[in-house]
Amino acid sequence: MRCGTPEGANRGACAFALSSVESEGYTRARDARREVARRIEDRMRTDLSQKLFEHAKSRIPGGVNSPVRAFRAVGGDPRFIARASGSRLVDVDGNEYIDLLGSWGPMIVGHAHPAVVSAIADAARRGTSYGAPSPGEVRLADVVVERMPWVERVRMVSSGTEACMSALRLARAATGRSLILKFEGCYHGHSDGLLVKAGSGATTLGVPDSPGVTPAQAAETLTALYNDLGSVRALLDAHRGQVAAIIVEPVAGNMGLIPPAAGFLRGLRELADAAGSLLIFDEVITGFRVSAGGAQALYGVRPDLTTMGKILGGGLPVGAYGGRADLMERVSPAGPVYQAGTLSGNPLAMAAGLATLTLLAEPGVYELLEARGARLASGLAEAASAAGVEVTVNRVGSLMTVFFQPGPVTDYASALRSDTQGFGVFFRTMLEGGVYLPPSQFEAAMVSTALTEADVDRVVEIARSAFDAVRASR
Ligand code: KE4
Repeated sequence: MRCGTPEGANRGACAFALSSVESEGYTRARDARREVARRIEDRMRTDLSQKLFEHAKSRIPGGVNSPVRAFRAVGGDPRFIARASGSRLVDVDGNEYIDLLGSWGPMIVGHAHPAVVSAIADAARRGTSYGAPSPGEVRLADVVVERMPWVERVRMVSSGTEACMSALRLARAATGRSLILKFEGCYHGHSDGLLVKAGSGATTLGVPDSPGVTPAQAAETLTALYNDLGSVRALLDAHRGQVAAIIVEPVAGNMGLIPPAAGFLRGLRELADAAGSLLIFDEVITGFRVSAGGAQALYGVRPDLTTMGKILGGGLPVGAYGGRADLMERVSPAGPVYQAGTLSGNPLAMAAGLATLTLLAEPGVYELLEARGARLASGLAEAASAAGVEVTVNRVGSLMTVFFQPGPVTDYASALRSDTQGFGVFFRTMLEGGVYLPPSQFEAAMVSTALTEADVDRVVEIARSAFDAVRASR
């Protein structure tokens, strides 16, 4: 959906409609906009967040435990969150926000869902970690194997980074090959070989190739262009017989939201098969989000291995990798490929994940996520158009990004053409208006089942002022 010049809109008809039926609804919307603008002028009190941030910087690098949280790409200082419930975050100064970050994905059923909280509390009363197998790990593994069409075995770890790192080690072991192929702008965690032209915070902060990654490590990572099968074929031809695996975000979320072009994923399957390479779907974001069975179910393309995380832990630290049994049986202690973790399969994390996936099995959940996502995306597009700000809204289900550019946005290079300054103005105005977005143009906003239609409409109202602020800033 492209905005700025309302496609198909007939300006004469719109003018007629508005003048003849200036409805009470229009007056209400105008008053709401004025109230939001006043609130934004009033600006929130952020004294305690400021104090915490200043002190945090004396203890923690940059004052945060993950870089993109520091707001460096959007300006201003981070808000320290005191509590969250449903679709709301509340910061230490008492400011409330409608949450469209969802903790970068895990909080798909909203914050502090009673079923999740009680599952964690029950587990905690039985102890917090055993360092020995427990029933919850098996139950969660059962659910993953049932839901994800091409996951026959799964190993739990504690982060998406660990999952991707381990899946690549397994792919290299299984193929006897050294090279991996990733895509510019895709992010698969911060293990050395994957911090090459990486997305997410690496792109946001301008370090897609991090210092500390040695040339030797980087040399084993080939990078192709997302949605460009020709770039993949060229690299596979140039490195015939050397590529262990292609790893891809089946829906890219870390250069902003970029859906796979028609035929792209199936093309990767065919190219991988022809090259004798494995195909790894990094479903850390998309798993259990874009459908009950993730992107592999949504698009019907078979990966050999799948990495997961975020939703799988229901807000507690969980990652996982899984896939073909013949591959996974190579993982220690079943096979020789070593991988281990003190808190892998942690009972509390398993309980939180199980409770979350149980809620996602309820009838109508994915239809609701689709409806809320569609309402939000169209509302934001209309608000941008009304303000005369050209944006491109990319969406897959409950994942979306408003790119500040005319678009189309189909790969890393086109994503980088976005007006990140404009996004910064938008982000800060939305934050002051009470909406918490991902603090980067190169991330995806996430809708949860806790987000009501009224929440969505409120976000759109605040966005009208935010887009006005963007236009005024230019
Ligand atoms: P973690 O190690 O952060 O659990 O997962 C790494 C990872 C792997 N694969 C994909 C597709 C991912 O999106 C991620 C992590 N996502 C980022 C945000 N897009 C996490 C937020 C952050 O880095 O603070």
